Amino acid sequence: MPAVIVVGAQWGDEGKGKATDQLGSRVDYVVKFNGGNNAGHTVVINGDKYALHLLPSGILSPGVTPVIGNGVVIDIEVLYQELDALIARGVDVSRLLVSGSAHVIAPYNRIMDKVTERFLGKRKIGTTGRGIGPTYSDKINRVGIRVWDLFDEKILRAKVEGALEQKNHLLVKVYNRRAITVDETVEELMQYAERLRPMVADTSLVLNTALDEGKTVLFEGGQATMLDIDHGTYPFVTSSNATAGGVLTGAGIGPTRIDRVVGVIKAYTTRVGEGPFPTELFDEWGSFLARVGGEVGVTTGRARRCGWYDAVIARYASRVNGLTDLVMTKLDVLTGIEKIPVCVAYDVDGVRYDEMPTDQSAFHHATPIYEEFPGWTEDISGVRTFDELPENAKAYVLALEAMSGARISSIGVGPGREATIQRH
Ligand code: 2SA
Ligand code: GDP
Ligand code: MG
Repeated sequence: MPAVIVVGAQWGDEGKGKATDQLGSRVDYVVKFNGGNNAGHTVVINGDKYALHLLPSGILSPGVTPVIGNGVVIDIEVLYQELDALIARGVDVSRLLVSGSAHVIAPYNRIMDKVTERFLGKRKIGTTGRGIGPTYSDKINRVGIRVWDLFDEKILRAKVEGALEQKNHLLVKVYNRRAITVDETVEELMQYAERLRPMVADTSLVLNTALDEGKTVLFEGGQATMLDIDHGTYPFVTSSNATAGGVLTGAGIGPTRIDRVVGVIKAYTTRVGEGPFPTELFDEWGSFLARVGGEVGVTTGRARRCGWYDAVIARYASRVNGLTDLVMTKLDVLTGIEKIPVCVAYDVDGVRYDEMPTDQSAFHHATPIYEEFPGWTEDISGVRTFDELPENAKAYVLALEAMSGARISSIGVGPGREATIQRH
């Protein structure tokens, strides 16, 4: 499996960190290609918990070279904090490579994220407040700061001046805040430069050369399909391409090089932040999933909204990512539910939709059409083969596979690295 992509198939937090970590022992490079420290991935190794944000989860596997690609937005202070925390726990981080073309989250981008959300009021997106949207917005507006810029103060100063012009106008005139000075920004960014310099590389060249040499490269998606800027529930999305397509531009890899595309999907659904969510539960089953699944944001500590499995979303994710496999996580969380509803289609104002509506308002109005599956009561957290699962659990997985558009090649039955059933 020379080039493999791992992406979220729902609204994030499907367990991509664990899935990547598991594949990590068999790969040479793990690459982050989108997003930034809005991501939160939890990996549990021998009972020890690691929460990663900006660093690819593969960093925890010895011998793997972690790469931050050009499509990522980097908060350098957070990068250093994360590196130092891992070093303190004995993890070798010395191989990390960072693309010089990746954009930097400047301090004013974090401020803009927060003030914009406050300004939007009830129309807010529910962002993580990490400056992600404003940094991508600067990139598209061609006033962004890239990693390379930190190594030439004159260029950095000129770019910061350009970036601040409009923002200061907004901050002072619209948001009633103080103006941010070029000096304070340049000073803060320059202090990060020296430590960063040895990590900077032409990561597209490194990765393409590695693939030429037959090495294995894993691309780890941040956020998820339904949060993708193009294919997600716009405007309630993140500001990058979290789908498989994001790998091509976010890492500088051609489509012909990709061998497998793995979508990670929970056996139910969660979402953090605002926006439509057809199978969302507001009853005791929602609280059950949140409690048993431990559904709390890894980055912001926000409670995740919970709902039943949505096969329409699974089919959509299979299609827009070209999934070859699904990794299903958290099957163990459903243990003890007598009848498990699964959304097989939507009803939109009396019309049945078997596929994702393209029109935003239709999705906002979508109500789930459910099919119910009998549950199981046996503890499945120690199960390691598909055959050992209770009959009803097997039937649930096979039914989901039949309606989700890709084979389910592995099943998670607990947070630990070992708590997995491998099928293919
Ligand atoms: P942003 O900050 O601009 O990317 O926010 C835009 C939307 O994207 C959602 N988003 C996420 N959803 C789930 N998980 C994410 N990462 C953290 C985690 C979340 C946390 O792994 O737990 O801790 O809150 C993530 N990152 C961005 C966000 O909720 C907005 O809806
Ligand atoms: P990511 O953002 O997709 O990497 O996912 P997060 O780490 O934000 O959230 C997934 C949570 O589920 C983490 O707390 C994981 O430790 C946990 N997890 C992953 N797979 C399983 C599983 O199969 N069963 C259970 N119970 N927990 C899991
Ligand atoms: Mg997460």
